[in-house]
Amino acid sequence: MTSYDDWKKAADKEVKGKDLTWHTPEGIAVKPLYTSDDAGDPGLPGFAPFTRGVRASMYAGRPWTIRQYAGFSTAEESNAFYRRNLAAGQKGLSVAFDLATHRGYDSDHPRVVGDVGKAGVAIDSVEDMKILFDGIPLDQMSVSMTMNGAVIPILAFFIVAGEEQGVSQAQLDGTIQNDILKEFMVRNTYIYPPEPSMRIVSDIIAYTSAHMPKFNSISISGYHMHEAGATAVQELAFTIADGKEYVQRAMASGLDIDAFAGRLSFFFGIGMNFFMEVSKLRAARTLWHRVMDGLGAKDERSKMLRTHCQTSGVSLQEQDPYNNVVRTTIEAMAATLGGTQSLHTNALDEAIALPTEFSARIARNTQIILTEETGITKVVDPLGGSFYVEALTAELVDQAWKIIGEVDELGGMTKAVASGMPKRLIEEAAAARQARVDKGEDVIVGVNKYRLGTEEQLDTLDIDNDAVRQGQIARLAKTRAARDEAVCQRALTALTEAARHSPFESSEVETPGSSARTDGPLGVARGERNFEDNLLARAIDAARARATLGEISDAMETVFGRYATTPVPVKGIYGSAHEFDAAWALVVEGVDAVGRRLGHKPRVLIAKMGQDGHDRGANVVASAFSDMGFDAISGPLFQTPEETLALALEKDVDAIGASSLAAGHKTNIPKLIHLLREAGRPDIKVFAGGVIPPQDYEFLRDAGVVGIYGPGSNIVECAGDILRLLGHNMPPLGEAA
Ligand code: MLC
Ligand code: 5AD
Repeated sequence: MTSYDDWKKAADKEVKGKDLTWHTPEGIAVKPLYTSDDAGDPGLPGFAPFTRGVRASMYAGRPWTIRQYAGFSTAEESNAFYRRNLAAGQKGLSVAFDLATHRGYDSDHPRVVGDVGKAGVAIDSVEDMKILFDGIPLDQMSVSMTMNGAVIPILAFFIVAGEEQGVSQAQLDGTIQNDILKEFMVRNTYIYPPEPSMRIVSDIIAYTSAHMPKFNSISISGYHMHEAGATAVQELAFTIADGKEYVQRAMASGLDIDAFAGRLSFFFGIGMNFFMEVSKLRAARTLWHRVMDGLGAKDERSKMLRTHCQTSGVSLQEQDPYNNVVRTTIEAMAATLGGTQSLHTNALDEAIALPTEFSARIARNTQIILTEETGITKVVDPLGGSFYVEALTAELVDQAWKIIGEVDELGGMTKAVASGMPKRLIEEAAAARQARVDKGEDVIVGVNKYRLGTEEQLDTLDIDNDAVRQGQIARLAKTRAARDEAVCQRALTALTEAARHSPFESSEVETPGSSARTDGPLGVARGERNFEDNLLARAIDAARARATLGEISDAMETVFGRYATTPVPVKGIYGSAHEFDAAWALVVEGVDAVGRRLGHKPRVLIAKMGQDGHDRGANVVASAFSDMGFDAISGPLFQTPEETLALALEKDVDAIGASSLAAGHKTNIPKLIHLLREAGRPDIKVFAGGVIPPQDYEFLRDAGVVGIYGPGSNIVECAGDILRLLGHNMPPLGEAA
């Protein structure tokens, strides 16, 4: 019989002794061949530790839920879009809110002029929520809502919208994201500081576990870490550690673990490393089972990791965009072969705009084709027993477990997040990835290899943000005029009072199991009396009384305060990857020359305006610029153009790079240029980067933007352009936009 050694000899001969080991970004050494010696026995699907799936019959019994994340402009338009999608084969709903809503501002707030209705749907009160689900029976449709910052008013609006449809809380089926820890790490749509934010999470778990047995109280999300550049190991470790922290917090507030843990759900991103992503989901289930066992869960359902997945947005490109359909298909296959419960497939125009009717159809059909044409639903965990997949699963479990241990040593995820450890590791991974792409080591077809000479332009969705805002302002005025003001104000005052009474203060004196919160049949508080200070309970009253999202958020902000932070870019990672690179050397020399002429290092402000908290791009650019020798200043998140101007003047910068990923670019960037001119500083060059449709380039250039860098831009080339704009005689390094 042929042995492994025979194979090794034959392979070595074919490749003349070259080492075929692949060192992945996770630090995993992937061998060119796996055999039965590498693979352990993963057990059976539907049984602990659920490596092969949480259900015995998996998709053979019921396929995953096709759940497309969507929302834009008004509740009316989003509702019509949902209804069309459901008629065309989508199975569950998933609501994307605009950034004003995420950050707890009503549409008439002056800070959100460029954000209303842009990246999702604008929701200001129960009235909007009722329109959003008009004709969609909430006792039959499961609804996911991606909300973390303004999670209290949004969930309250949903509950009251259901109530006014005649649907009880017990009948509501769905998921609220409610995962604040990852907001502080990567997604940035927090409102309050970490401690009160964690209390909000616990209050929601307490409320839903008592009153909404079919509702998933949280969607513990690795997706956004993935998108921020995390490796599979980091995504796994920090997500599972987040989950562990939420469980411990809920237990500390007096809840019995088995009363709520069965309704915790998860959410992962799925990228292009096919087998890694399949194994990641299998590893996640294995890890969660281990963690929950350790925390004392008895019910098997408490230890099951049920998850939603979304294909990766950052893997999709502006260049040659039809390639994105292929990428998404591969990622969707990885998610389903990994055993996801629910899936969103991204649209091919991801890198430039929100999906159109056309691109949303192709994205949805990708899943329908997988379910209905391929036969992959017929067999449970068809990759189970693959030597490679089993070995990779085990390796991911081991590596993630190590990081989870390090988080434990720091005192859990809240403390780890406060220490900046996870964010730093993820940003280092992101900078390393960007350097590999810019150097062509990681190939992206149509971007850094096989690039087209001329690109065909896609038709993209354009939202008239001003019209949406005016409509919302009018409806807000109507809602406020029609309500009983005294009742509304009383409800808001009661909410503020509840915010003042921290349940954690009382849980320190009450031992879990003896407090008033644990008198229900499942060890969970039952009945309104025990929910006196529950923030969600109080917000439901306020929502019934037609308090708005901004008012409900403010009622808590009075006590909790609003959290603010300035990004600190990592140093050295991007630069060290370019050590022996000729273009890099030219740029570094150029920065030095410009610096000598200016009498200071060239100063560039990387600015984030509006409520868009997507900061991976801005952080990577700031890191790279700083490594090149620029004085790269990262501005705080969520700035108004006026605040960005003030910082630019204070720091006396030479250029401003405005990063925009949530469609606010047509409002905020021209405003900034206008303000610079008014302030007598038209010499400060403004360039723009991020998700900007080519259709808007001319508009921005006319407004005075000197360079536009979409996804797939090379940062070294971008720096070359800026040096030229600052008067340096720099040879062209490539063709940026
Ligand atoms: C499933 N069921 C079966 C079965 N498979 N029954 C018998 N045999 C089988 N083989 C049952 C389940 O037990 C369940 O019932 C019911 O069918 C529904 O199945 P599910 O598997 O639980 O799916 P679903 O309802 O879709 O729930 C999936 C979930 C949930 C648990 C992951 O949390 C969810 O839908 N999450 C979506 C999150 C989301 O869309 N997020 C978008 C983020 S976008 P029962 O009674 O047991 O429940 C984002 C981007 C950004 O964040 O940054 O803005
Ligand atoms: N509609 C559809 N998809 C959206 N995404 C974000 N907002 C929307 C929306 N309003 C998707 C994109 C993005 C990811 C975070 O979610 O794919 O990359």
